Amino acid sequence: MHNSLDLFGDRQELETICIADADIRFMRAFYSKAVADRYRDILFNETPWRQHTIRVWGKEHPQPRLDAWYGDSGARYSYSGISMEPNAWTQTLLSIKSDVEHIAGVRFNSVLINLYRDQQDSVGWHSDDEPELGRNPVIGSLSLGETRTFKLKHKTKKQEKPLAIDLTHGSLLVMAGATQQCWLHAIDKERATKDPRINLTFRSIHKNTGRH
Ligand SMILES: O=C(O)CCC(=O)C(=O)O
Ligand SMILES: [Mn+2]
Repeated sequence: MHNSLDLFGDRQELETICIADADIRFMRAFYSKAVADRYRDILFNETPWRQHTIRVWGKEHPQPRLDAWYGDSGARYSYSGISMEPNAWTQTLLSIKSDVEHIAGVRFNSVLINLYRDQQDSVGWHSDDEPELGRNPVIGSLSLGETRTFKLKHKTKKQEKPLAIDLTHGSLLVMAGATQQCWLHAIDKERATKDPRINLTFRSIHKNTGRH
C-alpha cells in the first residue's frame, strides 16, 4: 500500500526554510487529501488521548491539549516532569512512520501525538531539546486536520526575525541540525474558531540516557 503513487500529494517538493542556525524543510503535500483525511479520522478515534497536568511556578494546570506517546518498548520520554511509558505501535502509526522516515532520511523509535481540540488548545514556547533526544535531533512533524500556525523564534540572536509557518493538513515539517539548540517553537491559542488538529512528532530516543 505504501509505495502506491497516489499515496502522496501532487506537489512532492521539499522546501528549505532558510533561516540561520537551523535546518528546516517543509513538504506541503506530503500526503494527498484523501490519505490525510483517512489518517486524521483513524487517529482521532483510535488514540487513547490523555490530558496531563503540569506544574508551572508551583501551581498545577491541565495542559491545553491532549496527547499520546508511542514507541519501541524502552523508549521512555519525559518533559515538564511528566514521564511517559510508550504505547505499542499500531499498524497505522508504523505505516506513517515509514513514510516520514523515507523523507527525513533517518529512523525514528517514538512519536508524540498532540490533539489540539479547538482554538483554545496550544503549546507554549519550547524546543525539543530533552537530553534523551541527543544533540541536533531530527524531528519529523506531520500535521493533520485544521491548519495552525507554527511559530519560531531564535533563542539569543535578536536580529533573526521570528518566523510563522502554516502547518496545513497532510504537511510534513522536518527539523534538524541546530534548530532545537538555537530556536524555540510554539503554537498559540487563536481567537477564530478552529476544528481539531492532530500533530505527530516522530523522534529518536537514545535509550541509554532515558532514565527519568
Ligand atoms: O503541534 C505542533 O506542530 C508542535 C508540537 C510540538 O512542538 C511538540 O509536541 O513538541
Ligand atoms: Mn516541540
